[in-house]
Amino acid sequence: MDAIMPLKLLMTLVKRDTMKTAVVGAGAMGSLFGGLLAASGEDVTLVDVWREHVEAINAGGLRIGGHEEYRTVNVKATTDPSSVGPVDLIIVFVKSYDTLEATRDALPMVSEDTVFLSLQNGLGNIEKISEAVGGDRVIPGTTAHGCTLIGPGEIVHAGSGPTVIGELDGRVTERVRGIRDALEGAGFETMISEAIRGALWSKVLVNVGINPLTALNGLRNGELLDHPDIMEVMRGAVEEAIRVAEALGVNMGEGDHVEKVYDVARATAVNRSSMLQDVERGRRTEIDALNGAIVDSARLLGLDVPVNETLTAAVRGLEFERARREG
Ligand code: KPL
Repeated sequence: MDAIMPLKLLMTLVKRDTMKTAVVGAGAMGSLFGGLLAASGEDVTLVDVWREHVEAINAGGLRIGGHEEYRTVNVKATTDPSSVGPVDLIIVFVKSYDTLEATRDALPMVSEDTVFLSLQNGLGNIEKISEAVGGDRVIPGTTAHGCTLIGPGEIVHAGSGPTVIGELDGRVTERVRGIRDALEGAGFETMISEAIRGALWSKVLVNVGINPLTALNGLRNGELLDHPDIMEVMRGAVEEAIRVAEALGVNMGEGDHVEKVYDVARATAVNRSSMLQDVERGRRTEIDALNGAIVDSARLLGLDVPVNETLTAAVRGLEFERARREG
């Protein structure tokens, strides 16, 4: 064996027990996480309502593009959560408006120790999962990867970034370390945060700045930065969201949060944001859990957030018109 053992091989050799995992919501991001976890040796099943996608994955594997060449990963997929049996970990990746129902549908996979990890966009997911299964089972997280669903069984990994997970009470527990190790083993750079609420809000700032403007203008993330006027609107939306977070007592840490949003747009430059993908496919967007949630919180706090109000109204209008045209 070579003197310098590749890191991945080393991690496989020293590996702990595999974690039986279900990914609920196998869109672009769910497929990416589930696919790479399966490729690293974890026992993973993707669970999704989209039958053609599930059938394509079971027939020919999951095709992942975006690197030098396409790779095909073998991962199990099903539309029926009750066929999976009890699992250790359920990674929730459904759209924010489906969280409560999807968590309830996942109950056949829940045993005494099953933990839910949410890597979804938006505010309110943790509360909904907790409502269905109890807060003790829930680990919040965020990820800055960018991924596009091309068609059944096929995704393009269009940008990488850190994944941050953590217990709500800030403790660094065995279960959170186990999940971090599994994600790292699959190639996802993963950090444990002792202030996960702040990390969730930092990700919300990213989505509040990037998603509606890519969806409204039909731009890839990086193309937003070609337009100084659009960058100013991003700044306005993000600064308003920062004021809401501060009024709620959320600690997002030091640094220039607007610059961080621009950095994510740069790091995921070729990605079509999840909101742009939703609009292009005529699907409902997550605007209510993002800019819409900023507007709702601001109202309760007596703050003015005109940029977020405008972006929310514009995306809702776009959604409505698309749905009307498609009958
Ligand atoms: O989270 C994303 C999304 O598209 O929803 C980013 C990080 C902006 C990547 O596109």
